[in-house]
Amino acid sequence: MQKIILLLFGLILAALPGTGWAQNFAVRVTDPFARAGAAGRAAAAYMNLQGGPDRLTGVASDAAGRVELHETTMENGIMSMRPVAGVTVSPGAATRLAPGGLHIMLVDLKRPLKEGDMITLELRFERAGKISVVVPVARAGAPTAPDAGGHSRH
Ligand SMILES: [Cu+2]
Repeated sequence: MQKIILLLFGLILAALPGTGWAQNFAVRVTDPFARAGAAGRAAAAYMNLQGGPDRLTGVASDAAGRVELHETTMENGIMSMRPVAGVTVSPGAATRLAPGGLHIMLVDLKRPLKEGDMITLELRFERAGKISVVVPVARAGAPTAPDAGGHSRH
């Protein structure tokens, strides 16, 4: 009887995810937040991505007409944003989506995003697949950042 239990235990261990190569491709999302915004306008969402190696290639949300990956750049003293095709996640260092840099752009908000609201983002990774993240909404412009207000000019 004991042998059978041990055998079963071994089989369960072997079948557990995380014990094989798949573990290397896991991505962990921490500290997500979005900024408040008016319906029809745009708002940014931020978070940290850890793990990989992997690549975030797209984001979907029912809160916005469309969702883009953006990078804030400074050219000749003028802050602007441009879409990027993907965001690389490398083991060892967290990839920060933060004010003034990479961010997720929620374009054409379907309803107003108010402080305290929760929205769901579906992140699409090349290897990890789809990861759903519940993102709390912070006040507009929080935290104080160089690109505060820049999104309203989208
Ligand atoms: Cu943007």
